[in-house]
Amino acid sequence: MPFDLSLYLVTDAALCRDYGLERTVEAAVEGGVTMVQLRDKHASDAEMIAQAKRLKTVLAGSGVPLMINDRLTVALESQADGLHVGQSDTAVQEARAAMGQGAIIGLSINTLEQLQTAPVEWLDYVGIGPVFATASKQDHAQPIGFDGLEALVAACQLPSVAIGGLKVAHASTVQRAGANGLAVISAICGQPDPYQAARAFMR
Ligand code: TZP
Ligand code: MG
Repeated sequence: MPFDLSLYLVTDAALCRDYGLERTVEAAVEGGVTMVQLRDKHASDAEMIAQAKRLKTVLAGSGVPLMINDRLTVALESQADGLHVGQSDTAVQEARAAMGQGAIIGLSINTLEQLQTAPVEWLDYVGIGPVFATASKQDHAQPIGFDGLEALVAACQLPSVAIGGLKVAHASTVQRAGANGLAVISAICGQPDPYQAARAFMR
């Protein structure tokens, strides 16, 4: 499936609780979000599969892919468009073999070594970060800052999306660093108006 990393929404169930996860995704996509990743560190596989199926309905016809964080079983069962894995999750090659050629597979990158050892032949994109420290991910790796982002993007052969503490004010700097887009949780999830929050990035 073709994909566009420009504005990549990663969901958080707790932050989306008031507005609603599906409503958040729907509004954010109307506002310009180009990619959605279902991320939930607490839900069971069964709960996450059910949530993924609901999000697929929300996204139907939008052209916006639905990615699943970490859990290959959930991605397969829900027939999601792709899987995003971290360094200690399912191996990229295993994910590719299970999901097939048409799936979108992404990998999180924090260091040059991780980038240099990434199995690029099985990957579609990398997520680079965290750019800044963030409360949205527990035990996140050392923040790399914009200098780190720029260095990793320069060394990267794949499309890349920056993540970690990013807000609207950072969009032009991320673009200048050469990344294809920004991935955000709290800049959209939990915002009073996710539609306007997404639109602000697109402007
Ligand atoms: N991976 C690296 S930082 C992060 C993830 C999932 C959280 C990003 O959330 P926020 O609220 O956009 O800083
Ligand atoms: Mg992970």
